[in-house]
Amino acid sequence: MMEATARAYTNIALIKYWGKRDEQLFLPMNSSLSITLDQFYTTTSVQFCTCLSADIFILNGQLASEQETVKISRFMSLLRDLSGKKLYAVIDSTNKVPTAAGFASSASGYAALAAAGTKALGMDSDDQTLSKIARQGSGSACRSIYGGYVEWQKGDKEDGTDSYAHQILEAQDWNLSILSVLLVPEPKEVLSREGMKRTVETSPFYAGWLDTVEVDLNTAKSALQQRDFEMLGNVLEGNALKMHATTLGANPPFMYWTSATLDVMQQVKELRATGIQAYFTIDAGPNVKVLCQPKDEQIVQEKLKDIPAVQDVYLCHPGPGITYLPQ
Ligand code: 2P0
Repeated sequence: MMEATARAYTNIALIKYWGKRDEQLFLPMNSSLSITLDQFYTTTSVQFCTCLSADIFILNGQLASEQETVKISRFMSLLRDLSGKKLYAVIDSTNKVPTAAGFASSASGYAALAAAGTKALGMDSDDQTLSKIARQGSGSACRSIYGGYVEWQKGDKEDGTDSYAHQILEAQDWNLSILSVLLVPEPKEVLSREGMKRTVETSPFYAGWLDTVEVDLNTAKSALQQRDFEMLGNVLEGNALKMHATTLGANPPFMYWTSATLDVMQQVKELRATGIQAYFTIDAGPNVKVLCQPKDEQIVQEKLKDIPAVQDVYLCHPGPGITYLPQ
């Protein structure tokens, strides 16, 4: 049978991927750094069959929309090209994330699909190859192939062969706490793909981003090697703020924060003023992730839950890379 099932976990960027130099190949303008999380993941089964004349995509137990199926099928065609096998598949994908939380992730989705799809086709790909394949579904997916602390090196080549992720530290090398703060859901204004494109093309602040992101990355990597949490926290928070600053200079301008986002940022600063080391990061949406050390995770979680605009707070730790499940 040409079938396989794989699981991939979401990741949170400490140094952000923000901007593409090639939209077709998903080549980034800058390198990035992330932690793979242990709580949120996607499990995907892929079953190829000569009986099919098109891909069928089932998402969370329901037939996906045509728009979602077209996106997935485009990625499946990459696998067909790479394997030389012109076969269609049933793709059955389930996200394990809090219901309607806006935490569903293209990173875990495309990482799991790359792993299950290549295995079902008998391609026997190593992690580096998988990372390059997953990248072409969604950039951040190339990091979710690996567990723990992961760098996506942007590469320099035009064909993308040197743009892939690798592990910097294993999950057990440094246990940190990542609190995923769920705010009252509001529709997303600008999708990240559109947001980064608009920023690269129009924001005068984007040059400042590019000027400093590599220094931030090197600082974060030193902090990881030294297990220096304060150094890591300062650079990750500053890097997130800089990413969001570029959106304010775009034309038309946009911002991902809501007043609830600011409430969480304020609480994190207040915690720091009381001597508890906690730092925030924010992706292309209003939700906030707060990093702290395990000894402080309980008090930080309680303080965050006390904020009126906060619906829930999920505690995560560094998690594993791709895993394959029995059929
Ligand atoms: C990141 N983000 O490094 C950054 C920070 C959002 C902000 O990766 O267009 O879904 O599919 O490559 O990977 C979200 O962007 O974008 C993202 P595509 P992706 O995590």
